[in-house]
Amino acid sequence: MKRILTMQDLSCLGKCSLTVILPVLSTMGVECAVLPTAVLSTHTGFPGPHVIDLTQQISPIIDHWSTLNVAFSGILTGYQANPAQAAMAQSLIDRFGGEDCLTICDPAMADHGKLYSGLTPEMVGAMRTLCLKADLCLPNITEGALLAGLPYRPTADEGYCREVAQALHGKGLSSVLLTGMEQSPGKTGFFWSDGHNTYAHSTDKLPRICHGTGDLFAAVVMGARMRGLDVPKSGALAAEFVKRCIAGTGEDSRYGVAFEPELKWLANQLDCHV
Ligand code: PXL
Repeated sequence: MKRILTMQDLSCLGKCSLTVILPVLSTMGVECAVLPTAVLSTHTGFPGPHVIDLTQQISPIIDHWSTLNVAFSGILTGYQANPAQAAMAQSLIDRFGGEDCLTICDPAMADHGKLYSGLTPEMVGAMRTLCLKADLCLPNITEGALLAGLPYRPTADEGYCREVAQALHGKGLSSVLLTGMEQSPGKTGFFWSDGHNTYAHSTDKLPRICHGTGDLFAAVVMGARMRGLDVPKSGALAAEFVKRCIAGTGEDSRYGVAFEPELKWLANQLDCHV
């Protein structure tokens, strides 16, 4: 069984980040070690979360692991509470990344044209530097525009996604999968480019916006890559899974996406026995 490491927060209420990634990766037959960056009473979509910032604990944890001769087949970074944590994620990749380790960076910092509550504009540069270290980055279209330094467009057709991806390659990012593409009205999908090959995926858009879908998408992509799928197939699996989960989510989407009923479907796609 492959073992990966993920570095992101633990939001106690409102499914996202670690509370989504761990069950998804277990279902996909991938072991997941965690480096928690902060504990929040809720994710930042709820007003006034209590935040226990673990920035000072990250280096001692990495230092301890460094004495243990441990190795990871993948590293997935997600939400970082501040630019210092994004810098520490780089150190983590320097220490445990490498040829046999697939590094995926989800620059989870913004959506719908603006940064998440509590994050400062310095986060953009810090995330860009972190993304330079990744084999694959998974920005949504807001994050892609911020990282590329391009104006955000609420409707991102394939041409715009191509433009954003090119600008990101120009900034040194190697492989970029942009989520939230709207190839035509009523559709949603993603655009992937590694600078040589591109792939566009489109499916019917459900008229719902749910919290934590990016984290779900990233978890499935990492799991699928660990199970041997290529990037387009991993993205397509993630897109289908997220769509099924959104379809089954109730009215109050602050609690996150109802992914639990769909885990069995996900396992079946991979022929896992859970
Ligand atoms: O889903 C991304 C995410 C992760 N972690 C925290 C968040 C968010 C999005 O708002 O607030 C703490």
